[in-house]
Formats: sequence, C-alpha cells, structure tokens
Amino acid sequence: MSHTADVGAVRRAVSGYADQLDAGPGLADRAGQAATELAANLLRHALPGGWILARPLPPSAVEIIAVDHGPCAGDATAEAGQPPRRAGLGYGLAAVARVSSYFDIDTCPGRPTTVLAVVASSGATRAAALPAPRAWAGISVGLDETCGDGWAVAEVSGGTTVAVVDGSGHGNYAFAAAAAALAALADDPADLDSYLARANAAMLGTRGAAIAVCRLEPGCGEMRCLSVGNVRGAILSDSGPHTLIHCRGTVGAHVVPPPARIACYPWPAGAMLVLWTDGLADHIELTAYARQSTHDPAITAAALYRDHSSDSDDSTVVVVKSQARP
Ligand SMILES: [Mn+2]
Repeated sequence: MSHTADVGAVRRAVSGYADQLDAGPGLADRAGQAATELAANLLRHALPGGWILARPLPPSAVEIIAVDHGPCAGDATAEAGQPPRRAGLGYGLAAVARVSSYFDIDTCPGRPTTVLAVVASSGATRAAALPAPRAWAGISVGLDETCGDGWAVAEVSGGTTVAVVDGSGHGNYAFAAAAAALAALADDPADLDSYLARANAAMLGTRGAAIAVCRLEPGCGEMRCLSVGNVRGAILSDSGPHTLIHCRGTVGAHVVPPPARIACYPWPAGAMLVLWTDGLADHIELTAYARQSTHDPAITAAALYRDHSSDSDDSTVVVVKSQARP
C-alpha cells in the first residue's frame, strides 16, 4: 500500500473474494467497504510498506488484515468506542468494526498497528458466523501468484491438527507438491502415525515438500509433532519459548520416506504454537509476541509476517492459541 490507486485495487480484490463465495447479496459491498477503509487508513497514517492481507473464509465470510510498520495507531476510534469520524475516503475504523462480524485491533502509540476484520454474509450474526475468540489463524503470501506453501487446520476426533507445508521451489510445481501433502492429510487428519507414509506415497512424482504437522489433544496437555525439512516451529508458554525439532529430508522425494519420528511437547493452558516456512527468518524471538496473547491469532500471525518475512521466498505463518486459561 503506497498509492491512492492501491485502495481501489484492494477493494476490487476483496470484493472479488466475496463474489467467489456466492454468499448472497451485500457481502461484496460490505467487505469492499471494510477493505477501502483499512487501505485508506494505511495511506493516511502508516509509513510506506503496510499491507492488506485478505482471503475468503468459506462458506460465507472474508478475512481482511491491515498491518503496518507504524509509527502510530492511526484511527483507533473503534477500539475506544468513540463515534466514527469522517476522514479521508471514509468513516474510519469504527465503520470497519460495524460491518464486521469479528473485529480486533492491536495498537498503541509509537508502535505498529494490526487490524483484523472478518466480514460475514448479512444473514450471519456474530455468534453464528465465527465464535470468538478464534483459536487459530494463518497467513500465506506467495512470491508468485501461485504460492508454493500451504497450511491447514482440522478440528476432528476431539482434537486439532495443524499443518504447514513448503513445496520445494516456487510456483505451480511447488503448489502441486504442497497440495498433495494437504490432500493426504485431509484423508485422515487425526492419524499422525500413518501420515508420513501416506503423504510420501501421495507426493511421489511431485517436487516434494517440507512438512510440519502437529496434533493437539485438549485435556492431556501435550502436543505431538512430525516435522520433516525446514518448516520451523515453536511453542511459547509461561515457561518460555520451546523450539520444535525437525528432521532432515524432503517428503515425496524418494519411494522410501525420510526417517522421522513424532516428538511430544508440553501444551499447557495459555500456550501459543507457531509454525512458519523459510520465507520468514529461521529464528524468531517469540517472547516479543507474548503481549498479544489476548488478541486473535491472525493479529499475531500478521505481526510475525511483518517483522520476519524476507520477501525472498513464499512466506507462511500459522498461529494456534490454547483456549484454556492458565
Ligand atoms: Mn520456502
């Protein structure tokens, strides 16, 4: 976001996501309005280099995230509960909050600001559209139009499975490898033990991929993780950051899967899991993000992308927050 013309491009792109969903009348207009306000806000208040990140949330919502480098909060009237003020191209963040079924902002003077707006089809109430707070969110930004990374979260069999995949290289062939890995996961997302063999078989003939898959079982306070290749991961909890180990290799590169084992980690109440691909820095100091613990995970994912993406590779970051209170 650096020119006025970008505001129109963002509005058209976001309205297009809404149209793809076939979610009934009004969604494209309201999502476009929210995107316009957020984009105009970036132009008014942020240093150059802010982003609007958006994606459709099937079946009936669009997620829009505005993230900047600061220097200040811009228009925080929505958070303060103040009436909207007319400024620039629109009515400010309060108007974005009003058309959203779910809204979150992380801002304080002198620091970067991150805003999340989920706009759902007009028939959906806040509660019906998306229960708040959400437990997980992810951001995936490709170097090319086709991103070679992929991610998925599945809430099945009483637990949550989280996967981040980095297809080797970039573009369509990397996407094909990542898609095969996620399709194999979708066949049986709760079964981590058989996943490596299933994915490797499904991915033969592709370029292969680095994969990290975690299985969170509520109640037992533990997380199991299978990680092959250079997808990074860490858990942040009251006891500090805990880096996930990953085995060398590429899934799908050879008939025999790379040697890898499933590792177990503590998953205490209040913990946060972060998985990221190598478009972001290898080592990330997660304790700097602990203050965001009360915010939606998309706010944290966007901040991690802003602070650590190198723009030299596809970048994906997924954040899961334990919904149990410590
Ligand atoms: Mn990569």
